[in-house]
Amino acid sequence: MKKRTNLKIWWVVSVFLLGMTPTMAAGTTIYVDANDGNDLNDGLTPETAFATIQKGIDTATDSDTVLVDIGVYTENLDFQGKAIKVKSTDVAENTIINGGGAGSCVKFISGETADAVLDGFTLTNGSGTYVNAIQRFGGGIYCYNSSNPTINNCIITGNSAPGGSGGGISCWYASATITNCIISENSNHGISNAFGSGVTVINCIIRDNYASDYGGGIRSGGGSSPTIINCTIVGNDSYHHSQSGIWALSGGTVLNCIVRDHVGVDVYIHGATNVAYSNVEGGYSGQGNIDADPLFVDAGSGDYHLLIGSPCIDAGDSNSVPDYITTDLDGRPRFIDDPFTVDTGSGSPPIVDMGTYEFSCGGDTDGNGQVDAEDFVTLFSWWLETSCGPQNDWCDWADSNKDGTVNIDDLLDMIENWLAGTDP
Ligand SMILES: [Ca+2]
Ligand SMILES: [Ca+2]
Ligand SMILES: [Ca+2]
Ligand SMILES: [Ca+2]
Repeated sequence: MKKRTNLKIWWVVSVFLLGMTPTMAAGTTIYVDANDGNDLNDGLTPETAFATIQKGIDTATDSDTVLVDIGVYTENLDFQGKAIKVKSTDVAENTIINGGGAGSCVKFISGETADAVLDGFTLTNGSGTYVNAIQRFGGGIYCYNSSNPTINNCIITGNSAPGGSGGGISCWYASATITNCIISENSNHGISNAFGSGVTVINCIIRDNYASDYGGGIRSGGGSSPTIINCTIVGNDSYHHSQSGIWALSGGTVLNCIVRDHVGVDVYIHGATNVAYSNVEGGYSGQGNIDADPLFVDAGSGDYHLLIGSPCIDAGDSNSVPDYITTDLDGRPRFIDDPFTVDTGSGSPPIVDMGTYEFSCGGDTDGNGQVDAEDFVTLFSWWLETSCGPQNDWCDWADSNKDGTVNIDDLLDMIENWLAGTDP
């Protein structure tokens, strides 16, 4: 009799729980909208979006996508070990996670795999996670406990790790793969890692970060060996005013990078070192390395595109770029040959450039290395458009001088390069 009562109770409880739990297939999209959402919604349609990203993560299960509309999210997120994608619907500039000075903007501390993906956000005003009574790690992003997340297309700026490490990103007993990100003006390192296999950093700008010891740009402590490919690492500083670009204790790999404009030594790596096809101020031993003005368009205003004649054009090693990297930080083709530049890099043409941006001449809207009829068609399809910007790839690159408008200046630029013979 008692047994039968228990069974009845369990039957009632099970039916109740089934009714409470929303049935969601794997790979569900969960919507978040700071402006029109509400955490009391179900999150299953754009019209019934949640208001906070954390509510989306809480609700998600492995292989789901949390799709985040434009807005400012004052939150401190925890991925909770889930293999989910948290992705913005727009560019990073318009989808902001503000840590509110109340902790790390985003934490991966539960053994997350590379299938935990953060894509397309600005992370700012994070203040890190306390790892003991006084030290905070990971102002923008804190990775710990063997986690190894994927960070794509983010701007990580103005975060801090007081007394600790990794103002922008800290991977401690953890790693991360960081691609197409801008990591700037964070304090106590742009990226810091230790006791993990080492961060992989590709197509990133790492500029104007500060450290109270060494390695304002990237600091790699004991046990971690970072792999840094096609990055532009400039203008970082450290308390010691030296070894401010990259500082690595347990070896490191630096390929196709530009590391310059630091006071004192730019790169210090102890242990197994592979620095190649990179432009390092002060020079560095290794195949294909150079020490020359990279001819940035306007470093003073943070524009690290390459000018005509840059020694970084066609000077990288194409074989060093992982297969899944097909575009540069602008989203344009990663491999473009500049016909006017003798190839000094390695691999079969087109040869990749050093740094985050691939050079192509003005007017080559599709980045195929030529100004031809298709580029004119693209330009005229945007003719007199005044809304060009990062959100529409500068009007599909028809706005070659990036002043927001497609007009006669862009057309003249295109004609000049067309007449110059880039269309063979
Ligand atoms: Ca090239
Ligand atoms: Ca060339
Ligand atoms: Ca073209
Ligand atoms: Ca223009």
